[in-house]
Amino acid sequence: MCCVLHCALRIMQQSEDLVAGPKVVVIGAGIVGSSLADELTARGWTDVTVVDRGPLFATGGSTSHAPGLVFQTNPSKTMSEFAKYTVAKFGGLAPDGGWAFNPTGGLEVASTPERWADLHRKAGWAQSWGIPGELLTAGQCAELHPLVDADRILGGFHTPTDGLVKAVRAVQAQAAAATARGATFLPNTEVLGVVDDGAKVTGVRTADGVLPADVVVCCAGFWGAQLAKQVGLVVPLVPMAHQYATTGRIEPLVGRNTEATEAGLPILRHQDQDLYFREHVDRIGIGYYGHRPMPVEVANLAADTAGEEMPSMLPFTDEDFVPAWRESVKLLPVLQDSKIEQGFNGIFSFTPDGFSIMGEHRELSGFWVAEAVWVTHSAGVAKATAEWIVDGTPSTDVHECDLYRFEDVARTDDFVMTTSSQAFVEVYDIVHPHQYREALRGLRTSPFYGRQQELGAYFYEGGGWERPAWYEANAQLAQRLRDDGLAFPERDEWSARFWSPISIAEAHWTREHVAMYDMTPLTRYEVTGPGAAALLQWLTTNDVDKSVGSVTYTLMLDESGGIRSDLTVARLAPDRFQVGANGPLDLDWITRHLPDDGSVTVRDVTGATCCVGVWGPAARDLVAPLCGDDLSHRGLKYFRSLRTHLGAIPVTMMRVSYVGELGWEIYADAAYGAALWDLLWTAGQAHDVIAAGRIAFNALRIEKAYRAWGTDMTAEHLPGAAGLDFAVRMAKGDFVGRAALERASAPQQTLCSIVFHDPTAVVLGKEPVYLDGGDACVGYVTSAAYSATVGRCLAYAWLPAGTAPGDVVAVDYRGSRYGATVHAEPVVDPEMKRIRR
Ligand code: FAD
Ligand code: THG
Repeated sequence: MCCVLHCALRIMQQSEDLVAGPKVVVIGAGIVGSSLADELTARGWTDVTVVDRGPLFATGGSTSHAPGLVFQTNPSKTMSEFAKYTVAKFGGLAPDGGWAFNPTGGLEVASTPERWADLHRKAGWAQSWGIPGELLTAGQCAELHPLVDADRILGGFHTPTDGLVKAVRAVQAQAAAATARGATFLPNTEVLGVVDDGAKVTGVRTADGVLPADVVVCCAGFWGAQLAKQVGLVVPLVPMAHQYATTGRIEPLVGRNTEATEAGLPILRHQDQDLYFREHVDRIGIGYYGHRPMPVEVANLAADTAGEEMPSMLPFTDEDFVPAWRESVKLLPVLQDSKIEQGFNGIFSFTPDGFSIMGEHRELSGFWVAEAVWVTHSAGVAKATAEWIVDGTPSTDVHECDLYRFEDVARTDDFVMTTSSQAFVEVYDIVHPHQYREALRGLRTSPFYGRQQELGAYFYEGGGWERPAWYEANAQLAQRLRDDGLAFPERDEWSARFWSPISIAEAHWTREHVAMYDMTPLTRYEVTGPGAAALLQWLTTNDVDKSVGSVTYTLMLDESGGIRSDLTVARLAPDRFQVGANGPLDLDWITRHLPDDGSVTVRDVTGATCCVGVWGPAARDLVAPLCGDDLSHRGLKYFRSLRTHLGAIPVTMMRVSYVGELGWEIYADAAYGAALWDLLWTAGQAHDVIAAGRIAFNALRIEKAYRAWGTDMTAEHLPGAAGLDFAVRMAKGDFVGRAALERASAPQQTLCSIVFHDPTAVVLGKEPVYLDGGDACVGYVTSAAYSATVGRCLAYAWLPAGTAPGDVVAVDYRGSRYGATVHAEPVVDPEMKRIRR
């Protein structure tokens, strides 16, 4: 009887465990950790313990003193979605003691023409990402926020759904919900280390012993990098101090707000002076980003903050705030009768690219991070993290925040410190989409670099690489073509930045003659071993198990069928493939899927090799005489590769062309690079070869309907919606994402090519799109370029399913509307005559 009871109890216990899900420990009870506990328990994973070394719930972390302004609109769709979710979720919380979210609305004012123009761009993002908002005159701004001196500003952007988060209250409410479902919150419990069995986490170590866990999520805020380092993980964030101060009582505010409401005026940003403002009942809180970057050494922090209220608060440095006060008084003249009464230098995280850091440790399964998250994005990040942990795939595309998005060079202390400091400086700056880092340049150069410099390359930076955008050496060519009647439409000042009309000449010349493109920075992996073919068949959508010499365009999907990447897979030998990829996330994904038996090895060969694309109608005339093998259309077919020689140089040639022209990607060991370039360049003189840059390259691929992963499509999109069903072979057998495709319903949106009507119209990406005169935004632009072939700007846009060629749309570019027509794809050379010959 006793035994039976015991057994029954055990079964009950087991089934309870099953219902409760794996044992989770969350490190940190700030806004991120508590939100995550709520999201996990809401998904049925109720065995959640949140530990914090501080008291609950004002733990002493960044959340404890966050003024909680939420401006949702962000250039990133993902970050805007995270913020929208935070607003929706916190707006629905009903914590003890009052509101968790106060929808004051948000107002950003412009005091310079540049900012005013940029607010138009921002209004466009809001439209694109579905955030209500409108541009207001200076007078309307002052009506909305009567403390603002209308004479100081040119106008503003108002978003009625922005507002204030009462951060600790939001923590408390989410913790209460999580606790009601079974979660536990442990105060005054510092995690001293992570315990593992060599492959996966088994718990965390505290002064009281080990807390066992199957899953550990590090939500330790700016302390998170230190903790992660203990398990060999680089979390590239820098703790930075940022000034926040509160004034004395402001007479005109007295009686406007109560202690309960705290604020009624919109939260306010004056980005031209790096300032933001909110009300605290009858006082004004002022945040300032204009001071020098103040990185914080975590090792000294305990000593530095000993006399302060919290371990994330440093003493206020008055001298840094002087310009902030001066400019605040100018914008809000009522402040002149007041002064700063309180202030502190609060600490929170900055990252090299301004995005959060999310994901699971690749070598230590079960160890996750959710770091460098603003209150603004906290609930959205927590939801995506919970989905990722529980379901395997987040429902929002998170590639911009992925822990493994960084190239090796971007994970060094020097890089992280320099770029994160720059991110602090630029936090309120007007940042052009084609503006590139100036510090730490020249880290990765292709073997053609010297030649490119001689040709006057204008370099930009990507993945640490120096990449030519265009070549000044082609200026004369551009002039000649202009004289011959080729159109070079004038650009507005904004779109002309980091751009040159020379790129039009380079694109035109590629279609008419021949050009050399440096493809070295194209990420490539060598996948080898007896299991290589099977692994690539499993990971990608197309049939790649073809003959040696085959090259296949294929997709990698996640389990939900979303596009994780698009690749070219070249079979160089039965057990050796070269994969042309999009960046570090591809290596991460492939590595995570390597079979345990050691039958496959993957290696990044990008830096050890180089690649030059030789493309254009004269490409064969240029290259064939250098090669002993037959490079005719039959000899080396489209999408085939060949190991051969050009002159004395061993090369691998692939008949692939992202620009959509006859020609090859020519690969060699990096050591041969300079000689390879010289050989082609010298032979090319008889064919009027030019070197062409990335702007021309981008324009040509858009003409050809070739998508760029990360911009045109992401994990949010299924292949069909992105027009890529041709790369999916359902019949080949099972592969990652196949089951999801089988049950997928028809997509709501589809990627379309559009052609602008006005030859001078230019867009740069992320602009909202309206259908035929309508006022409702129906989609957004992804990438765009001026097409020398068509004489118009072309763009991709996500538009409602059913949008068809011939449909007319309008695109808002910084406040001006431009008409465009949906075009059948590809816009240029649909018969593939240029490539297959
Ligand atoms: P935290 O709140 O710091 O939580 C991390 C927790 O982990 C802490 O409670 C800490 O005690 C605990 N912890 C750390 N290490 C351990 C360990 N080893 N063991 C156990 N526990 C540990 N964001 C906005 O969106 N809007 C704003 O207006 C805004 N204003 C800001 C103003 C200032 C002055 C500052 C400094 C920040 C501001 N932020 C704002 C940013 C925002 O405050 C933070 O990004 C956010 O609070 C971070 O939340 P978190 O949960 O990740 O970190
Ligand atoms: N070259 C190589 N690998 C790459 C790229 C590249 N990998 C990443 C990225 N670029 C992949 N993107 C593309 C997109 C389109 C094509 C090639 C790479 C392409 N598409 C043909 C088309 O759509 O008509 C494919 C036709 C087919 O499948 O036969 O060429 O630039 N090495």
